[in-house]
Amino acid sequence: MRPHLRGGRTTALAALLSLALAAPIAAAQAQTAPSAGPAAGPTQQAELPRQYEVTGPATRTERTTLAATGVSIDEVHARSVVITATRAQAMAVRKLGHTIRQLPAPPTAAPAPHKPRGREFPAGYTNYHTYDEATKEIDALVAKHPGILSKQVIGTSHEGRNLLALKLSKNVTKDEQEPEVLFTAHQHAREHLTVEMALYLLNEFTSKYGSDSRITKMLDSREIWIIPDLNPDGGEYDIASGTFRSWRKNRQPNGGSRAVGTDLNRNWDFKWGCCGGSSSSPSSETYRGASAASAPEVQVVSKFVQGRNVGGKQQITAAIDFHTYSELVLWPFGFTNDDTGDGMTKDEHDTFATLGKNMAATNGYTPEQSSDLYITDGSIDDWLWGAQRIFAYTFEMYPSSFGSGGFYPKDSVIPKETSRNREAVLRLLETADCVYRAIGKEGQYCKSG
Ligand code: 0X9
Ligand code: CA
Ligand code: ZN
Repeated sequence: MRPHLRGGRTTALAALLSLALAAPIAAAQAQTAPSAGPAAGPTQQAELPRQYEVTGPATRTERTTLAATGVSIDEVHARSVVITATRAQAMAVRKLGHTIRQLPAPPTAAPAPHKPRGREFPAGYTNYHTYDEATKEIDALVAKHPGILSKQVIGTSHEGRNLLALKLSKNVTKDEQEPEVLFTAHQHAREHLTVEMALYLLNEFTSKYGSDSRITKMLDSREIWIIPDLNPDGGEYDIASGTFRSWRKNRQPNGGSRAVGTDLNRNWDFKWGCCGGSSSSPSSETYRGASAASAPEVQVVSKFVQGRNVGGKQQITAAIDFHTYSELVLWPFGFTNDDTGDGMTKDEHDTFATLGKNMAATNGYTPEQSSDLYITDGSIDDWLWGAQRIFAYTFEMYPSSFGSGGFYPKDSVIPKETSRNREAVLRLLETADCVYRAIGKEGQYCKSG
């Protein structure tokens, strides 16, 4: 398959770069690297990773080679990418022969007035929900709509925060024979817009049940699960200093290393570490963890999903895992470049692609197989499909590029960019009783009833 490419604003990006380039890499090189030496004391701040534009990589193979240096790839263009990297990783990227330019740091906004630093998003971002704010909002919704919304604590994060699963359905306290659909968010700490996406869905479904006919029908005939925050520790850490830290992983320490965190989206127990799509190095942005599902957050959500296998049948038929950014609709597999093969028949692939394109037509995102970007192994969607046979998509939300805010768009975009996915979510829900209907093969794959 021909890869579609993320974004398309290279001109705007170039213009922005020429104006705003803070420090070329050569300048950074001259400084000592605090994370490299053993001398860093407890008072010393860990080096914050930064974003770089990398000119050179033009194929998915070159991008996978680039990712092997331990960086995360945040944006893909025809002959360039945007990465997040430490200075040491940026050096390694340059050694591959690519041209790299450091991008401006994330906003260092003043703390919001009357709020203690670290307990709140900074000015311009205060409508984003901290973990506590999200929890309060969820509790209020459950109190207001107890007939259709219930909350379960399914486990705790490494630092002990509750991991929540919200269920939305008519007769919500009963486990009825209805197709189930799962929405997950915030595997990656800095992708705060995805928590807002989950909260949008909770608000939309509860407030419009009984008045909006499509929503009413879906809550009457489906059981919808929303896990709004897979990585609360990382999310809180990202905002805790008052400067966004561009943090990606969870906050689990790694034995034998000062580097903290596992990339949750490389830690799932399907083809874990198989294929050069993750790193074995704790200092990498895409560290896969010591073993499959070694991250407590991944373990908890895996157990939850496995628990929805009732009497040998997985009840969940479809899923979306929300990320930012690049405006993409992605489907499995990520571990291989092959469109079909072991665990992916042609009909299955065609169902993924058809429904993926159908959803993308409603939000203007670009639909493609996830490995068209670069290889990933141990990702949630590969596990959900490969191990659980759930039609699982990854949505990369707003914006399309660094120039429009990257991981940190202002809170003013939240209403537009969450409601933008309403139609796609409804279409997934409406197809969830027989996903193969997307290719007109419900007669062959789904029992008529
Ligand atoms: O690399 C990732 O985990 C995702 N991109 S992000 O910028 N949000 O980190 C993309 C994952 C694509 N691969 C699969 N969905 N398998
Ligand atoms: Ca029900
Ligand atoms: Zn992500």
